[in-house]
Amino acid sequence: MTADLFDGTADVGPAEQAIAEGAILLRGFVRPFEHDLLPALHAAIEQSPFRHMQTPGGHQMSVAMTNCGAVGWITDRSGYRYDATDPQTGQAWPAMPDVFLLLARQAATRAGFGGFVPDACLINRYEPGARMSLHQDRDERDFSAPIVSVSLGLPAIFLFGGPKRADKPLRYRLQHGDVVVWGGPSRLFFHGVAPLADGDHAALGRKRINLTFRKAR
Ligand SMILES: O=C(O)CCC(=O)C(=O)O
Ligand SMILES: [Mn+2]
Repeated sequence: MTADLFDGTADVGPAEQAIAEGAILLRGFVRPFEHDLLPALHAAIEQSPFRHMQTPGGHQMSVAMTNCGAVGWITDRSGYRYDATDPQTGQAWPAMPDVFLLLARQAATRAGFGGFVPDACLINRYEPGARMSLHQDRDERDFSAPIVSVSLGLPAIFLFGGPKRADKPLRYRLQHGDVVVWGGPSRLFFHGVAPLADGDHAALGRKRINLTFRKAR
């Protein structure tokens, strides 16, 4: 028996797991950044609070969202797009904190995508029951840059499919501190999040927060 059977890490599997060509799950990658990351996250949320956006079809999303960076992803009755202004505050989105940039760049590099400089970070808040249906991230101008997705708080089941909506997704349990990077051949693969199970996370309480870094422009 090894020590990791007792320190809570025995059930998380390998630290790095390829999940498709160009896609990798980096377990616990956030740990060295966490001390600076959480205060920076809270400052951004204070400036541009979470809100439930409307889909173009008029449905309210179960996930609450905000952004930081030069541009932010928004959706309303007129469609999905990136905008430099937060429509709720009328101001620019909060600047991307240095620790966000550093984490995103290092994770992308680890996944084989050197030189990643995101200009947008979509911040998703899932409360119990919230979900994100299968979709592609395709509102960015340049698909040569990867997507870097950071999980914080309650664990979630991440669904990662293939190039077609009908491709049956594989399921990955993402925990606080895990990062998924997808790019290159899997940049446009369908993905989503199953309804969040209830729980109480030591650092974040009754929710999951996801940071999705993109090069939008
Ligand atoms: O919450 C997640 O893990 C995925 C979020 C996502 O796919 C998105 O914001 O486009
Ligand atoms: Mn997505």
